[in-house]
Amino acid sequence: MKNNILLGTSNSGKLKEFRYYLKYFNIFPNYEIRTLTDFEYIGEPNENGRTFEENALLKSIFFNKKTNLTSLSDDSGFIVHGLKNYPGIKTAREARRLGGEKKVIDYIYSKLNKLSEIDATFICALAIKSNDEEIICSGKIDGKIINIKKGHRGFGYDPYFIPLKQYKTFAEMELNEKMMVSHRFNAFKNLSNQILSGN
Ligand code: ITT
Repeated sequence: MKNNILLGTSNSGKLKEFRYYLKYFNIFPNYEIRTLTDFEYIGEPNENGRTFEENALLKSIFFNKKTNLTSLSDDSGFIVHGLKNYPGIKTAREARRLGGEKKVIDYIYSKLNKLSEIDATFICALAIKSNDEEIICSGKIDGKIINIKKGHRGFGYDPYFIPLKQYKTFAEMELNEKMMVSHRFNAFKNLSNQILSGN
Protein backbone atom coordinates (compact mmCIF):
# COMPACT_ATOMS: atom_id res chain seq x y z
CA MET A 1 0.00 0.00 0.00
CA LYS A 2 1.26 3.50 -0.86
CA ASN A 3 2.09 6.01 1.86
CA ASN A 4 -0.05 9.15 1.96
CA ILE A 5 0.91 12.77 2.31
CA LEU A 6 -1.72 15.28 3.35
CA LEU A 7 -1.45 18.79 1.95
CA GLY A 8 -2.70 20.65 4.99
CA THR A 9 -4.02 23.90 3.56
CA SER A 10 -7.45 25.25 2.77
CA ASN A 11 -6.00 27.83 0.36
CA SER A 12 -6.56 26.55 -3.19
CA GLY A 13 -3.80 28.79 -4.59
CA LYS A 14 -1.24 27.25 -2.25
CA LEU A 15 -2.55 23.76 -2.97
CA LYS A 16 -1.92 24.18 -6.69
CA GLU A 17 1.62 25.37 -6.00
CA PHE A 18 2.28 22.53 -3.50
CA ARG A 19 1.40 19.98 -6.20
CA TYR A 20 3.63 21.75 -8.70
CA TYR A 21 6.68 21.81 -6.38
CA LEU A 22 6.29 18.25 -5.07
CA LYS A 23 6.51 17.12 -8.68
CA TYR A 24 9.22 19.60 -9.71
CA PHE A 25 11.54 18.69 -6.81
CA ASN A 26 10.49 15.04 -6.83
CA ILE A 27 9.59 15.19 -3.15
CA PHE A 28 7.62 12.17 -1.81
CA PRO A 29 7.40 10.67 -5.34
CA ASN A 30 5.87 7.40 -4.16
CA TYR A 31 3.27 8.95 -1.90
CA GLU A 32 -0.43 9.30 -2.63
CA ILE A 33 -1.42 12.97 -2.32
CA ARG A 34 -4.36 13.71 -0.02
CA THR A 35 -6.03 17.06 0.56
CA LEU A 36 -8.41 18.33 3.23
CA THR A 37 -11.36 17.74 0.91
CA ASP A 38 -10.71 13.98 1.19
CA PHE A 39 -11.87 14.24 4.80
CA GLU A 40 -14.95 15.39 6.59
CA TYR A 41 -14.29 18.84 8.08
CA ILE A 42 -11.30 18.39 10.37
CA GLY A 43 -11.31 21.88 11.86
CA GLU A 44 -8.53 24.44 11.78
CA PRO A 45 -5.50 24.96 13.97
CA ASN A 46 -5.30 28.09 16.07
CA GLU A 47 -2.49 30.04 14.39
CA ASN A 48 -1.06 31.51 17.56
CA GLY A 49 2.66 31.09 16.79
CA ARG A 50 5.03 34.05 16.87
CA THR A 51 6.75 33.32 13.56
CA PHE A 52 5.90 31.91 10.13
CA GLU A 53 7.88 28.77 11.08
CA GLU A 54 5.99 28.25 14.33
CA ASN A 55 2.65 28.63 12.56
CA ALA A 56 3.61 26.26 9.72
CA LEU A 57 4.65 23.68 12.30
CA LEU A 58 1.54 23.99 14.40
CA LYS A 59 -0.61 23.55 11.29
CA SER A 60 1.25 20.40 10.23
CA ILE A 61 1.14 18.99 13.79
CA PHE A 62 -2.60 19.66 13.92
CA PHE A 63 -3.28 17.82 10.63
CA ASN A 64 -0.94 14.95 11.50
CA LYS A 65 -2.74 14.48 14.84
CA LYS A 66 -6.16 14.55 13.20
CA THR A 67 -5.37 12.15 10.35
CA ASN A 68 -2.27 10.25 11.37
CA LEU A 69 -0.86 11.06 7.90
CA THR A 70 2.41 12.77 7.10
CA SER A 71 1.26 16.39 6.74
CA LEU A 72 2.71 19.34 4.88
CA SER A 73 1.67 22.88 5.76
CA ASP A 74 2.72 26.39 4.84
CA ASP A 75 2.52 29.69 6.63
CA SER A 76 3.27 32.66 4.46
CA GLY A 77 2.80 36.34 3.91
CA PHE A 78 4.78 39.50 3.35
CA ILE A 79 6.52 42.11 5.46
CA VAL A 80 6.95 45.79 4.73
CA HIS A 81 10.31 46.97 6.00
CA GLY A 82 9.24 50.58 6.44
CA LEU A 83 6.28 49.53 8.56
CA LYS A 84 7.89 47.41 11.31
CA ASN A 85 7.38 44.27 9.21
CA TYR A 86 3.61 44.70 8.96
CA PRO A 87 1.49 42.63 8.16
CA GLY A 88 3.81 39.58 8.64
CA ILE A 89 2.13 36.54 10.16
CA LYS A 90 -1.13 38.49 10.08
CA THR A 91 -1.12 38.86 6.28
CA ALA A 92 -4.28 36.74 5.81
CA ARG A 93 -6.00 38.04 8.95
CA GLU A 94 -5.44 41.68 7.93
CA ALA A 95 -7.11 41.05 4.57
CA ARG A 96 -10.11 39.58 6.41
CA ARG A 97 -10.16 42.41 8.94
CA LEU A 98 -9.88 45.26 6.44
CA GLY A 99 -12.02 43.69 3.69
CA GLY A 100 -9.61 42.29 1.10
CA GLU A 101 -6.02 42.40 -0.11
CA LYS A 102 -6.44 45.78 -1.83
CA LYS A 103 -7.54 47.32 1.47
CA VAL A 104 -4.33 46.08 3.12
CA ILE A 105 -2.27 47.61 0.29
CA ASP A 106 -4.19 50.90 0.58
CA TYR A 107 -3.58 50.93 4.32
CA ILE A 108 0.18 50.44 3.75
CA TYR A 109 0.20 53.25 1.18
CA SER A 110 -1.69 55.55 3.53
CA LYS A 111 1.07 55.04 6.12
CA LEU A 112 4.00 55.38 3.70
CA ASN A 113 2.67 57.93 1.24
CA LYS A 114 5.97 59.85 1.08
CA LEU A 115 7.88 56.89 -0.37
CA SER A 116 8.08 56.47 -4.13
CA GLU A 117 8.67 52.72 -3.78
CA ILE A 118 7.57 50.40 -1.01
CA ASP A 119 10.02 47.55 -0.38
CA ALA A 120 8.55 44.30 0.83
CA THR A 121 9.59 40.68 1.26
CA PHE A 122 7.39 37.64 0.74
CA ILE A 123 8.13 34.77 3.11
CA CYS A 124 7.05 31.13 3.05
CA ALA A 125 7.66 28.66 5.88
CA LEU A 126 6.99 24.98 5.26
CA ALA A 127 6.63 22.26 7.86
CA ILE A 128 6.27 18.53 7.53
CA LYS A 129 5.12 16.43 10.46
CA SER A 130 4.95 12.67 10.35
CA ASN A 131 4.54 10.27 13.23
CA ASP A 132 8.29 10.19 13.74
CA GLU A 133 9.77 13.34 12.27
CA GLU A 134 9.49 17.08 11.89
CA ILE A 135 11.02 19.22 9.15
CA ILE A 136 10.84 23.01 8.99
CA CYS A 137 12.29 25.33 6.38
CA SER A 138 11.61 28.64 4.75
CA GLY A 139 12.25 30.79 1.72
CA LYS A 140 11.82 34.42 0.79
CA ILE A 141 11.84 36.84 -2.11
CA ASP A 142 12.45 40.58 -1.97
CA GLY A 143 10.55 43.03 -4.12
CA LYS A 144 8.15 45.92 -3.97
CA ILE A 145 4.44 46.34 -3.66
CA ILE A 146 2.31 48.48 -5.94
CA ASN A 147 -1.14 49.88 -5.26
CA ILE A 148 -2.73 49.26 -8.65
CA LYS A 149 -3.91 45.75 -9.38
CA LYS A 150 -1.86 44.28 -12.24
CA GLY A 151 -2.54 40.84 -13.69
CA HIS A 152 -5.17 38.22 -13.03
CA ARG A 153 -3.24 35.00 -12.40
CA GLY A 154 -2.28 33.47 -9.09
CA PHE A 155 -3.95 34.29 -5.80
CA GLY A 156 -3.93 36.60 -2.80
CA TYR A 157 -1.51 39.50 -3.16
CA ASP A 158 -0.04 38.33 -6.48
CA PRO A 159 -1.36 41.38 -8.42
CA TYR A 160 0.40 43.77 -6.00
CA PHE A 161 3.90 42.32 -5.75
CA ILE A 162 6.83 42.75 -8.18
CA PRO A 163 9.91 40.68 -7.29
CA LEU A 164 13.31 42.37 -7.41
CA LYS A 165 14.86 42.59 -10.92
CA GLN A 166 11.47 41.79 -12.50
CA TYR A 167 9.03 44.19 -14.12
CA LYS A 168 5.85 42.10 -13.84
CA THR A 169 3.72 41.29 -10.82
CA PHE A 170 3.34 37.64 -9.82
CA ALA A 171 -0.18 37.83 -11.27
CA GLU A 172 1.09 39.01 -14.68
CA MET A 173 3.58 36.15 -14.91
CA GLU A 174 2.86 32.82 -16.56
CA LEU A 175 2.38 30.17 -13.86
CA ASN A 176 5.81 28.65 -14.51
CA GLU A 177 7.48 32.06 -14.27
CA LYS A 178 6.12 32.77 -10.79
CA MET A 179 6.93 29.21 -9.78
CA MET A 180 10.63 29.69 -10.52
CA VAL A 181 11.15 32.92 -8.57
CA SER A 182 8.76 32.90 -5.64
CA HIS A 183 9.28 32.65 -1.88
CA ARG A 184 7.56 29.24 -2.06
CA PHE A 185 10.06 28.05 -4.71
CA ASN A 186 12.92 28.94 -2.36
CA ALA A 187 11.20 27.21 0.55
CA PHE A 188 10.58 24.01 -1.44
CA LYS A 189 14.16 24.08 -2.70
CA ASN A 190 15.35 24.17 0.92
CA LEU A 191 12.91 21.42 1.81
CA SER A 192 14.18 19.25 -1.01
CA ASN A 193 17.80 19.83 0.10
CA GLN A 194 16.94 18.98 3.71
CA ILE A 195 15.21 15.76 2.67
CA LEU A 196 18.10 14.78 0.37
CA SER A 197 20.67 15.40 3.11
CA GLY A 198 18.56 13.37 5.60
CA ASN A 199 17.74 16.65 7.46
P1 ITT B 1 -3.87 27.91 5.14
O1 ITT B 1 -3.51 28.43 6.52
O2 ITT B 1 -5.06 27.02 5.14
O3 ITT B 1 -2.69 27.33 4.43
P2 ITT B 1 -4.20 30.74 4.49
O4 ITT B 1 -4.53 31.45 3.22
O5 ITT B 1 -4.99 31.13 5.72
O6 ITT B 1 -4.33 29.16 4.22
P3 ITT B 1 -1.79 31.83 5.69
O7 ITT B 1 -2.35 31.98 7.04
O8 ITT B 1 -0.39 31.30 5.54
O9 ITT B 1 -2.67 30.89 4.77
O10 ITT B 1 -1.87 33.24 4.98
C1 ITT B 1 -1.08 33.53 3.87
C2 ITT B 1 -1.43 34.92 3.37
O11 ITT B 1 -0.41 35.39 2.52
C3 ITT B 1 -2.71 34.93 2.56
O12 ITT B 1 -3.36 36.16 2.70
C4 ITT B 1 -2.20 34.76 1.13
O13 ITT B 1 -3.07 35.33 0.20
C5 ITT B 1 -0.86 35.48 1.19
N1 ITT B 1 0.10 34.79 0.32
C6 ITT B 1 0.95 33.78 0.67
N2 ITT B 1 1.63 33.34 -0.39
C7 ITT B 1 1.23 34.08 -1.44
C8 ITT B 1 1.55 34.10 -2.80
O14 ITT B 1 2.40 33.22 -3.33
N3 ITT B 1 0.94 34.98 -3.58
C9 ITT B 1 0.05 35.86 -3.06
N4 ITT B 1 -0.34 35.92 -1.80
C10 ITT B 1 0.26 35.02 -0.98
